[in-house]
Amino acid sequence: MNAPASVKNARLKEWVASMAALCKPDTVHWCDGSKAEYDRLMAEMVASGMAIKLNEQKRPNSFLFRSDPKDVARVEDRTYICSRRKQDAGPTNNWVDPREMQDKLNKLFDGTMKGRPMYVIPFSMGPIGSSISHIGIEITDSPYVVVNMHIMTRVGAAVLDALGEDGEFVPCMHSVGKPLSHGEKDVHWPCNEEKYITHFPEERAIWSYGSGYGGNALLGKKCFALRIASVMARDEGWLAEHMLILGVESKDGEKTYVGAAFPSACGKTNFAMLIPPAGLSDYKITTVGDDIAWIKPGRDGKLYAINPEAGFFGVAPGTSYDSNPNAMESIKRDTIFTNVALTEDGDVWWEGMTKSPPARLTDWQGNAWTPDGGHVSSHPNSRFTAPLGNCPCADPAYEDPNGVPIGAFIFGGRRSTTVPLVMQGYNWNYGVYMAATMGSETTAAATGAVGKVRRDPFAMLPFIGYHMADYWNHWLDMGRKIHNPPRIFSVNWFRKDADGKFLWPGFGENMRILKWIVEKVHGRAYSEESPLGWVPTYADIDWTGLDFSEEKFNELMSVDRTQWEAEILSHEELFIKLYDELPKEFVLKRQLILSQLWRAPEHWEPTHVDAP
Ligand code: SAT
Ligand code: MN
Repeated sequence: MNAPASVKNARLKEWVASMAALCKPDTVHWCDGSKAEYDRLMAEMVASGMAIKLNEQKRPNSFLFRSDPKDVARVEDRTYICSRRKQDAGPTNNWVDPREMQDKLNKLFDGTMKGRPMYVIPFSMGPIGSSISHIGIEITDSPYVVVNMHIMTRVGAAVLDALGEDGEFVPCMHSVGKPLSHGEKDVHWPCNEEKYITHFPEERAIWSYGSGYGGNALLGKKCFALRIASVMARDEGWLAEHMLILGVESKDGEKTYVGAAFPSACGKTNFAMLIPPAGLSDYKITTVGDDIAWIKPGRDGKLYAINPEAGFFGVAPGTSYDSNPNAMESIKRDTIFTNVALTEDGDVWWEGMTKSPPARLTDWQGNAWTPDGGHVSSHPNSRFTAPLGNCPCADPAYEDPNGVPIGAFIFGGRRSTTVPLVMQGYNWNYGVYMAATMGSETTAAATGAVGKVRRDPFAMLPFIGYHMADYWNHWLDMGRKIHNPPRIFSVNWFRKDADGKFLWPGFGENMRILKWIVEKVHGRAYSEESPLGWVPTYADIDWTGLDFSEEKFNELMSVDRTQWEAEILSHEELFIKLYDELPKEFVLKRQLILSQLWRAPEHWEPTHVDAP
């Protein structure tokens, strides 16, 4: 049970010993992150029936897992921010007094690993040794978590070396909450009905109980890299964001990096791996990350971003060679699939992967499936876990400890009306207001209520580890501290016409908008003033290879005063909820937007400019 000699950190040794005493596992295994460790754990899970090895010819080194049907997604209603003061968690987070929660957790974790091994996973979020990276140690009783962490983070001895004798780490405690009594046979996906995903922001600690799935269990992801890191970032003057990072490379080699935030179901992974359309093929998109960005000011006063993760934990359904060829290439091998369907020849399938489904499958719950059965073969939140290095468009800089310089931030939601295709905020404060008030229409899968706008500020609603309005203040504050801050843009790929048809083709065609954004960053593109922000006119977008009318473009870009009055009232609803910490700038901004709307025609469209 003793820590290996390579563990020099006294606090770590003490913590692991005390957690072993609490959880009472059979054995303690310190993970080294090696391939041998990965292979051994997979072999054990295949033997126990928890994992299925996929056809080595079709999907080399890949495995399928099926979770308990009651453990298939993050559980936001069981997620807590246990700050000492309730006020610090704010009205958008669940809160329980930290002492009360710790008492509860101590009881739940007492003996929770009986009959199982306890794994200690030293991991780095971000390139090891980077000044933007941070180290965590996850303790878990789930071998599934260990193999996923191998892909999603940097695990192993090098992390312990970087930690040294007195380095800082975030302790991440995890148990599936299913101890085994002597001789009891394990179930294929152990978990507990009772779930707690808890965060202690002052101690910078995470305790997660009862779930083995995704962000509930891979604690480096949303728990550490967003909820705890957002608190660290506020205290230390940086940003931990729910953003993809992509590079735009022009034909003369100029590289511009952008960070982009979208709520779920807005095609974030597709955007991160975009393939430019034929007309704009002299551009190339490279991927630094598809989910999370840690962004720190450099010595030159600019912002530098890393992707703290090392892999993709992507939604499988809808992923295809049509929607995202780069994602399909990334998951050709070395991939863990969870809750997708199994084909007769030992490969995987999910809704949307191919135009027509195979005649027979085994569905995500292990039952025989045919297309006429009336239900989907894969869970809507089924996932692939794949190494970033597998991605054909991975940007080599994802390993760069210095991070990449951020030229622009993009914020987008799913809005069938009201919000224009693209706008640039007039300045940092204005951009922060746009990001803070962004909303997205809910999709049926998530809530049952289709088309209702949910405010999801910065796409961070479930991921801010403190008071949301305080987070807005932090963003405003960053703008005062950094030199020449990145430009801030808002996009909406989802606007529809009067017949309910999408006005914008999306996918690769988004490159046209991205090109205008990049040109704006470098001060080379024209824009005009709309009631809401700087916008391109029809003539400012590169339409090479696409037949797209000016009329349609103007409809996409139009600003309707009546719609925006309703929109602003709904901003107000959010502000009232957060009144105790609301930035004073926001009230004034709202007034300014109203006055701009009343200065413009009731239905505003970009100016007609004759094509050159
Ligand atoms: O389960 S994760 O949190 O990793 C992904 C998601 O739900 O956004
Ligand atoms: Mn996400």
